[in-house]
Amino acid sequence: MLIVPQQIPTMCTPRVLKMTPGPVLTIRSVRTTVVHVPMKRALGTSARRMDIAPLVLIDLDTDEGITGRAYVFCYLPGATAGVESIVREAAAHVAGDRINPADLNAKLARHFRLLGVHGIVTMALAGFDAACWDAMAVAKGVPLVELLGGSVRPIRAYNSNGLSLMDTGALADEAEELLAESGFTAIKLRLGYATLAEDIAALHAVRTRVPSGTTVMTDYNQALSVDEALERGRALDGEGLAWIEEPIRHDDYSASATLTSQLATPIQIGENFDTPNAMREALTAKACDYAMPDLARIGGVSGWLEAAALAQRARMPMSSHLYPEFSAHLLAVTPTCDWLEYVDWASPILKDPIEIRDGHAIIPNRPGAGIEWNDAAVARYRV
Ligand code: SMN
Ligand code: MG
Repeated sequence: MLIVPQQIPTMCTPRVLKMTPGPVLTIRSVRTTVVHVPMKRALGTSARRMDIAPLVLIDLDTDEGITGRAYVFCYLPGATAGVESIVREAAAHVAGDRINPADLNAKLARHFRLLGVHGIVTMALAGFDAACWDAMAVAKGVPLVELLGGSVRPIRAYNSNGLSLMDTGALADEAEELLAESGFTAIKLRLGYATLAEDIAALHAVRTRVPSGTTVMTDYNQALSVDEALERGRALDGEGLAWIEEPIRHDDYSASATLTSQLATPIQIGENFDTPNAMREALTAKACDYAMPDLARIGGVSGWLEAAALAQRARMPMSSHLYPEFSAHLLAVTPTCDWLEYVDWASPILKDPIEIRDGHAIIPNRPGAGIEWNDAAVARYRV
């Protein structure tokens, strides 16, 4: 599908990313906590079913008494130990350094070069980077979005909880419930059933139950071969979907470019862009119509800002993946801002979970990204 300029949403006005300096902060140490937070609605994708969110919580302490906070969603419970240990190693390596994300990332990239900065190493360093940015905004007494040169405003969001692979009656019930929560007008349906007929049946079950103007995204989680994706994509082309996400292997940019050019429905990828380098390759290959980086895989706040510049240059609508608390601030300074993916997985362990009002994420008007732990809940879910 060809993107024409008018398709770039206008609700987020392009702005020049302009950082203002804040007080000097010196890294002292990091505290990490692993929690398994039960999901209100299980997430059953074509790849795997999950009913807990395995999170590593990061508290970055500075000599000046400011603490920066972030968390990393680890997909598998077994991955938390690796992320935790890389975060600790990173903090020990830069203890005593001034918080300046560009310098810290360069020093850490050198330190981890031989191991390789990919996968959970990228995710852990991204969590550390996000905590550094949070600390800087907290120290300056402004919401993260303001530190980044933007301002607090509502960001349109879709409800990405639930709608797992399941029977059609339960899907339709859940779609109704998800739209009723907080005035959402958009939802994401997981696809990748054994047959195309079942994919269509799931979509129709949802469509017939929800209001006619409802925006429906779909996500295959890499379930299909290229031929299957062409066949199913053509069958879905008349269905008015907002996008088809990750129909095939996430890193086959050449095949993804074929799908992008042959299908009328926009192709969305990006949750698996491992650093902005991967996104640059995907955009060069014209592998997608839309991009949706993930805070942790793209390299934290620093990585996101690079990704936003790439999307701006390509005039490509950019959405977020998970991490609604940080993503709301970041999308507000993303020139081609499109949709925020809302999941409530971290909400139980946050003192003030991000609010959704009239289908929009409300950026909290308080210093930092707005992350403070609910200590009682953290103690309950601590592993
Ligand atoms: C997803 C998110 C998190 C874990 C597994 C799958 C999904 C999405 O691809 O985009 O929400
Ligand atoms: Mg996805």
